[in-house]
Amino acid sequence: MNASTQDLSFSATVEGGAGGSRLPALNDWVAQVAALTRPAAIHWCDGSDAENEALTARMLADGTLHKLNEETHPGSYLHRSHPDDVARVEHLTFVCTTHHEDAGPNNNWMAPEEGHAEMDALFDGCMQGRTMYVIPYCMGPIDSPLSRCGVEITDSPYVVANMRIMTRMGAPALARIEREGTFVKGLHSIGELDPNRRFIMHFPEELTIKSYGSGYGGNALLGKKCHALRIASHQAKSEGWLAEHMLILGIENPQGETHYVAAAFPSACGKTNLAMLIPPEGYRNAGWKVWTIGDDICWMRPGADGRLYAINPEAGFFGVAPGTSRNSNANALASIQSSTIFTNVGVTADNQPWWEGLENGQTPVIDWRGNPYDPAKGPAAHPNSRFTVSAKQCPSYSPMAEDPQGVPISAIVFGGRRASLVPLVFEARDWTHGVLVGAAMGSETTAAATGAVGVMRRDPMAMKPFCGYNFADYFSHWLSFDKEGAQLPKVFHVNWFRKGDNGKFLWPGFGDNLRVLEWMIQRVKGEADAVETPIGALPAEGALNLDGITLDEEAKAKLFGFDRAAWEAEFASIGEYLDEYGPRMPQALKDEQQRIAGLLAD
Ligand code: GTP
Ligand code: SPV
Ligand code: MN
Repeated sequence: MNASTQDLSFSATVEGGAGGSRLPALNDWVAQVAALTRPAAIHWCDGSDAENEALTARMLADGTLHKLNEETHPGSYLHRSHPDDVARVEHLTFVCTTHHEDAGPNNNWMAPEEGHAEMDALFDGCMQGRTMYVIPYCMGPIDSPLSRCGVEITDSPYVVANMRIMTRMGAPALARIEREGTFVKGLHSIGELDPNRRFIMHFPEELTIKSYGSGYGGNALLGKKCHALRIASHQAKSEGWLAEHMLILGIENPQGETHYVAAAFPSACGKTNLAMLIPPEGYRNAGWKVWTIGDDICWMRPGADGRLYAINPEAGFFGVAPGTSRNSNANALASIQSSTIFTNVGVTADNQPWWEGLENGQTPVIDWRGNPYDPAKGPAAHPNSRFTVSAKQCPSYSPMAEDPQGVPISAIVFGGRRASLVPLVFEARDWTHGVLVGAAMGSETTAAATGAVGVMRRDPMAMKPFCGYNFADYFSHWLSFDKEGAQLPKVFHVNWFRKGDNGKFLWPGFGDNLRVLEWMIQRVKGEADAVETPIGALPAEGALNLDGITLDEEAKAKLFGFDRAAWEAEFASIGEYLDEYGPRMPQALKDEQQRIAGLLAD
């Protein structure tokens, strides 16, 4: 590992490309963390191939990774997490602000001193005998003014391997950090992987994250949800930008014009799938293309022309495996044929990764726990099993994703999993209404977080688990973008998950979602017809292209209809939800809710 080894006072060896930094604040913090956690060695990650190979060899030797079939899946590995550590843990995730009200009813809160004391007690001596990795990373293109850097310290080589794919990690990030002098500090240890000794704490006022006891996804890859959403949303509030749980895609029409859309759907509600959409055949033949910019996180800020410009702060995809097939998401499937880390999937007899819904004619023999597969004992792949892969491997990855200025956003889309009530698509009448549409979002819970699945809850802007401050202040921040000179995107709401009386989805979804996107873009250009209703504008009959699909009468009625009485009840519930935030809730949003409730009652 081309290490420059030197002794430190607490007797850890130092290795890795950089072996330290030119920034005293970073060196001091690393020294403090080492003094607390007492690792055997400190490794400064440079992000090189040699480093990755050495780490992979270490993980293969100790069973952290298993090599998959080199012929079918070159350079790919399987990781089995601890069976009690398979998803985000919202009840163990805290936002520690000086004032409780700043975290809001939407977050678990602890006073910062208490939070630090709790965490530092867990971290005390926790890395003895282990290597502590120092990971400098950049969220966003390395030369973008919209990007932000951080350093994650972890004792998990699996986290290093994932951060290497998910962020711009290593020497260039360290150079930017040294130049800027500021960075988000993230401290992580897998600890004992004991659910009773597990916390993910955020100190937004100190740009600090401390995470202990989980090695999984959003709990452990601190650049992702912890930095790019919880800490960044807090920074964005004071700096005039937005950090959102949104995919970003480009839709190129046959004339060669590309419109960019950002869409917020809760976890496991279709962001990766929409971001990688393959147009239906008729659209493909006509020359439509869809470009992927990002599948999970979007940072946007107003540009000089008043439009919102967005970057994807991530460099890879940490996507849900189950349901990913040639039919549902061929771009994702093509992306993960090589150099991919699979977490908690099953394997076939010839050592290929397998999950429910893969639909490639193969069968699993080993389940995600590493036991012989027995359908009586549950699925072969965990419902929240994932793939980690570089965005560059995605056939639809847009060259614009690397543009330091970001892409201009024409439409913002909100959507949840709603079996009833909510039509396929509607358009907000203006920005304030759009903010209410986002704030009122509801969705059924999924396996992406521990806890019950399928329970309807409010998940404003798909940020319930991720907003680093009080939702009332967050909605005020959203409203504040509507100012002189702003050229704001149109706002829409979609629901791919409406069910019929037989319990089946009424809308074909996936590639056919382009039909809905096309209507949106036409609306942006003032070219498509709509029917005004109190909840917003719905596609007029014939305005949304249904050529090539058949919908029965029930489907048409439910996907394009509007049930006034049921919406009246929904708006009463939205009103109660906004009231939970007390006097901090912006009056403009409450007025908007009242305005629509009034129209519904007429
Ligand atoms: P996170 O990574 O957790 O933030 O999830 P995500 O929002 O990226 O969700 P993803 O695209 O991975 O989809 C999650 C599940 O929803 C998968 O099982 C998909 O097959 C399913 N899904 C996605 N799009 C559609 C759709 O248009 N219709 C239906 N019926 N299911 C969909
Ligand atoms: C989500 O849960 O929204 C994810 C997966 O994207 S995780 O990285 O675990 O947050
Ligand atoms: Mn997500």
